[in-house]
Amino acid sequence: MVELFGADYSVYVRSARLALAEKGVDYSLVPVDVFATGGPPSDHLDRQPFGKIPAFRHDGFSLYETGAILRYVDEAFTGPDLQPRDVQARARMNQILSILDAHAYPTLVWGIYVERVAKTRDGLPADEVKIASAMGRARTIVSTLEGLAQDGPFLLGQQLTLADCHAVPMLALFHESEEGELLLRSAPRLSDWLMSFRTRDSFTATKPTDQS
Ligand SMILES: N[C@@H](CCC(=O)N[C@@H](CS)C(=O)NCC(=O)O)C(=O)O
Repeated sequence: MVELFGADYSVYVRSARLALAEKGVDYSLVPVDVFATGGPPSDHLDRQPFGKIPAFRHDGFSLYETGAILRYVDEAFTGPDLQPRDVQARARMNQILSILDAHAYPTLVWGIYVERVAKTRDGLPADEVKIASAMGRARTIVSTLEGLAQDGPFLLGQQLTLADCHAVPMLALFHESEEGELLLRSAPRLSDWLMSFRTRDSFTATKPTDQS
């Protein structure tokens, strides 16, 4: 019995869902609204004391932090390996996961996507100063990931890895902004990878309901 606690709009929840889908693991997505008035529900704080999503449970074993969940999903279940056996390729995968957490999420999602796409959709003005200051870091992130990406179809070459599962939700949102669309044009490996991953069943099956 596998349960993932969170909301389908969350990029981190989608990373975990992509790994579960690619691994072929059945799970329930248990809805949690961390942005509820009054803060995250108290039972969720018991599962995730920082009030973030996702949280995860498998046969009574509870876990949070998406990087840990992704590795657990790969190692605890049968299905295709989502981590390279080769030690250098695995290190490269872990490096990409760290870049995504430390740099891509705050910059591409909060600095640009939320300002340009989500706020506009909600009828709110974008913070142009915030976007302009994120753009310099976004250029570094895109050129770095482009430099680390191998010839496809996946980020690390022939094997789909946790790096793909974690990168796709962030890069797909970034690509929805005009800034992201333009910047990704200068990164042919990343663009081809993103376009190709978007055709996978796991991508379609994990689409946020507000994007279907
Ligand atoms: N370090 C956490 C980060 C997860 C995270 O930031 N999730 C976002 C949604 S994509 C969240 O819960 N945001 C709620 C908040 O910041 O209040 C992880 O890896 O699981």
